[in-house]
Amino acid sequence: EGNKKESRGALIVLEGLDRSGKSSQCSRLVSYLEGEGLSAELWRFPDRTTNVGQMISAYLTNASQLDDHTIHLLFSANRWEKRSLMETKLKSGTTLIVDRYSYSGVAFSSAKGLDIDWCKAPENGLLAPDLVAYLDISPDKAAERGGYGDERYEKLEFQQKVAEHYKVLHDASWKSIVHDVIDINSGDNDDDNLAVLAEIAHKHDKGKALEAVHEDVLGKAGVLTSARARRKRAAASS
Ligand code: 2DT
Ligand code: MG
Repeated sequence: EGNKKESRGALIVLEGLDRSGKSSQCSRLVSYLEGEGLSAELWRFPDRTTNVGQMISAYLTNASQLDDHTIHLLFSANRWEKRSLMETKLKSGTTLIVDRYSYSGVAFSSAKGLDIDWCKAPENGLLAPDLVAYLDISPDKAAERGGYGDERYEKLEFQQKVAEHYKVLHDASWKSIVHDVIDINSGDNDDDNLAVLAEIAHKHDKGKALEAVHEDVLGKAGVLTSARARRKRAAASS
């Protein structure tokens, strides 16, 4: 019990385009971690259950129209309203696996043409993830996977722009920060990926203090290569 209090949970974020497999990887990871006796919860943003979340949902389903800046700030407000609960959970030892976070916020809004620094600003001060894993899938391949729903952003042309803006985030800072290299190929539901993620969740479970998001931390994310490339590397070095 005493030990449990000292080790906080890990904040793990999965990011990617619509239909990249985030939701299924998130739930698989949570079950996997629970199976190992870890306390883990699946979270997602937007959290549509709150008042702010309902405004976001109305916007996404085209039931309402909002200025691009306004919806951007609502997405951020939706994270802010959950910040203290996240902190409580993490400090009490629960690992949070989060389906989308600040990176979606910045990538989707900047893909509409909003200034990227303006987009990042309201994220400053949110809890910094221990790991951001980007599920790398091409927009074309994502579109092939059973098609999109009817929501506002679920269109190939826009998803292509979002992919470019995720890449801008990646090139600007994600690469340069020392972080775990995580290998995900969302194209296949590879058990290797799960094991890698679970390992990282465990590793980040203890010791490190919670940090707040700031300009640099917003860039923290794993560098992506496919699981196949990872196996090749491992084979080559053995
Ligand atoms: P889901 O399909 O995952 O429910 O997301 N989005 C999400 C933003 O534009 N900004 C954000 O901050 C977040 C968290 C991504 C619904 C859509 O909302 C977009 C897809
Ligand atoms: Mg969606």
